[in-house]
Amino acid sequence: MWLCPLALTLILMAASGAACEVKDVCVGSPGVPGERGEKGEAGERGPPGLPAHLDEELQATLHDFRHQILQTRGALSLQGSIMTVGEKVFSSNGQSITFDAIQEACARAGGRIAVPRNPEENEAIASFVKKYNTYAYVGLTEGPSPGDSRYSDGTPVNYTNWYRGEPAGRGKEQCVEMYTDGQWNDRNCLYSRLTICEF
Ligand SMILES: [Ca+2]
Repeated sequence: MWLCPLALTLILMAASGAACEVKDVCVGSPGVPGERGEKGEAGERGPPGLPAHLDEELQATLHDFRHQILQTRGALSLQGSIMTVGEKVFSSNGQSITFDAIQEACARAGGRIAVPRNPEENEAIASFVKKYNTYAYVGLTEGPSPGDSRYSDGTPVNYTNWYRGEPAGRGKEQCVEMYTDGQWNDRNCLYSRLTICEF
């Protein structure tokens, strides 16, 4: 009668995949991996590096970057693709679209719609208007009161170049277009006007 329980045990061991010999401790399949332990403490701070101006490798890389940027800027300027004024770079793709679409196109390109903040910038933007012989919207919109233009951050405009008699929209022309002579007119935002961005 004792053979029956032994046979049953052997069958169960074979079914569970256990490797087992008589009188030995049974060894089953490996268990599931345990949970990941806690993060160890941070190591000690390494020795200080060289100051940037003494790091020859860093300086060589920066020099290389500067050189490549100037090369690219020179080539684009030669073609009239970009105009540089101080820190700003202006450019146009020659496409005429609505004010909102210009804002989106400029944002997609990593910039924003061109805003003339002084006569030099106005002249640079006007050079694209002349080049494409198409009026452009600039990045100004009418503020809370008619004729009161604002920058996109809501601050009042501190440089203007209105055409005579403008702005005359009295609240019905909330965008600003630039004529080929660089002068401004307040205008409905839904016309197609030249895309000029600043970067
Ligand atoms: Ca007007």
